[in-house]
Amino acid sequence: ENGITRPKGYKVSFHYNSRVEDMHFGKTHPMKPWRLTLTKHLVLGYGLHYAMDTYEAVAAGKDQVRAFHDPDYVDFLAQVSPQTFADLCAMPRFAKYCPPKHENDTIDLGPFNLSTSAGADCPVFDGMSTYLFLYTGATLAATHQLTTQQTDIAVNWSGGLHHAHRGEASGFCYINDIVLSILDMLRYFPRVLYIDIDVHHGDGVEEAFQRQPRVMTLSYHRYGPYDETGHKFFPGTGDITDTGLKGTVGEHFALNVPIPSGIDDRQYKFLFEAVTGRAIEAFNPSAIVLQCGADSLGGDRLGQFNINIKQHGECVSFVKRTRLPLLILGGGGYTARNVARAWCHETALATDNVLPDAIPLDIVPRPEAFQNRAHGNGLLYPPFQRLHNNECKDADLEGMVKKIDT
Ligand code: V1S
Ligand code: CA
Ligand code: ZN
Repeated sequence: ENGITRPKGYKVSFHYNSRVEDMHFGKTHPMKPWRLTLTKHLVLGYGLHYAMDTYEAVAAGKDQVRAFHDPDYVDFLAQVSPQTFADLCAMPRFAKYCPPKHENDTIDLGPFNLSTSAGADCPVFDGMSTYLFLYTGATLAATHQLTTQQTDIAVNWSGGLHHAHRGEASGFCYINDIVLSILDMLRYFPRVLYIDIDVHHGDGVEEAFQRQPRVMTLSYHRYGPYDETGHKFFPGTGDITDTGLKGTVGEHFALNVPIPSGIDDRQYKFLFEAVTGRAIEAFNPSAIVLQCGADSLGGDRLGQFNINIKQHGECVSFVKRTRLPLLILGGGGYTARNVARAWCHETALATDNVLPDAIPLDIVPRPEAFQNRAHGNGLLYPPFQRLHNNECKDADLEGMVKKIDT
């Protein structure tokens, strides 16, 4: 009676685990796993669970994580907590990974780019091991549903942590669940296309597959010098000239779309559809992984784009129209109420449902999050609290599409 129906002719599976949502990276840290609680409240409030098969995730095993990551790093992640960190660092097996200390460091870095200092990108926090192996488990379960043809679209909003390297954490990412998923997919699908609409460059995934012509990686991201001090927008890679490892069979199987700040809906739609369309045509993928980082939305605490939820969702619809097996993952997203709005809207798009714009405030447990005079209580149009100056020139974007096409 809420009007939610199961999609016709295909299946969607939804993977989650409530224990992931309760984790805290630290008081000042922008990554807030409770944005997943808000997302779940909207998904359930609108009744979208009636349209999908829902699965509570179980933790990934260490052996599964070793399929990509360094064995020492995996053992460290499996044992680390704020209580065990110092003792682990002192063990000879791990001490060799600790960087030398500098006098005026504000952040004490341990091995693998991990730290217990406040303000660190990859802090060691309570329950961290549980958190890491659970979001990875959810992505691997979603992948399994796809590779065994039990579903057509699988969704895990807790995954999509694209910066993690083989033996090192980076940019709030510890285990690269995306790489692990694609490695599994390669056992069943001849070619996998990875698309990344997070505002940051998907460097960890690109690097992992830089010699692999069966995986094409395509990232849209903010790029370029970004402040007076000349600091680059994180992670500082992903130039248009970066198309994979030169001189290997992987060359030309990485695509990067570097974007100046302030890009609007119309310009993003143009870029996304032109480049993604060409990539699909040229690469002819057998399956697609879409990382839907919501930090590319206007008003994000870290992002610098001006895209609305509607356009962010149109990227999902565009990819879905290929009707290829599709894994939908989360990623960044630092203005929690907008992250929840976007990912709920995209869950509806995945299941072919159209939601009424008025959020069912009487059903969501935390209505105050969506009930703000300044932001409104609509699903799709929370006005941005700060717009970025649009530095994108149409002619430059057109030039970029032409350059990428060659
Ligand atoms: N931008 C940004 C930003 N903000 C922080 C941060 C702020 C407060 C804290 F308590 C802790 C960290 N770190 C960064 C970036 C990392 C962005 C990661 C994005 C992740 C994703 O959305 O793509 C996927 C989930 N880090 C930096 O800019 C690096 C530093 C250069 C500055 C911060 N210090 C701590 C390390 C060096
Ligand atoms: Ca990206
Ligand atoms: Zn990001």
